[in-house]
Amino acid sequence: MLTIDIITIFPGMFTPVISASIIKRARDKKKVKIRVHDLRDYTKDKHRKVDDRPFGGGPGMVMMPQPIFDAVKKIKGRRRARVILMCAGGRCLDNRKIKALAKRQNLIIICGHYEGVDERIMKIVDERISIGDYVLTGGELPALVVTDGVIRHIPGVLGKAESLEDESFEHGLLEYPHYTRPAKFKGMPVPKVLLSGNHKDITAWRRQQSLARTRKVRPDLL
Ligand code: 21W
Repeated sequence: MLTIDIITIFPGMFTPVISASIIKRARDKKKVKIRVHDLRDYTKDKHRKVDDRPFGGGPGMVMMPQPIFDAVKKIKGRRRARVILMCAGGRCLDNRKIKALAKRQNLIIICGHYEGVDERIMKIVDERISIGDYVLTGGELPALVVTDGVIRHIPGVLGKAESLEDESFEHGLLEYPHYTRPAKFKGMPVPKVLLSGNHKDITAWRRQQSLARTRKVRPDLL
């Protein structure tokens, strides 16, 4: 079973997300074990301090190395684990990276916060990952994005209906448009071909729609 250990100063942010939907089902089916650790449990002072002012000056606070070192050491034990730092300055996440992570046995994800993390923790970090070029308040939501993305690639997690085969990033195109009942809604009909029952025509139409959409919205994918 894949184990994901998450180190954070906001453990409460994870509970609702990992207790819902496909993540919950994967946990119930024993496909993944997710443990959330409060970084403050690894502090050594009575105020449970995890951050301090930056050497060299500047705005904001920096996460201290000691609680993170101790947390990773304790959580890792004698296992082998991939240690990931969620960090705005990391390599950008994509489907390929998610699939590679899903093949591992143990992931330890550190959620950065404040202005950043003391650079010396890179000694125990294997890779830094960002989820895109926009600024968030911390690494918690990005850690959930990685967790969600990885879990759906574990064999047996998705049902046939949710299968990965047909998915947009698998063939490098955006998805074709979807329709369900009713066949006419507020005067808007469903494209005739989808009601034709001709699966060859339907496949061709979907492919053409995928291509047209990709050319318009994400030409970089072509
Ligand atoms: C964002 C911390 C920006 C520090 C000079 C002075 C983790 C994230 C994060 C955060 C900065 C991810 C600056 C996409 C994200 C994360 C918090 C740098 C600017 N420069 N993926 N101040 N986006 N964000 N501060 O924000 O920790 S993964």
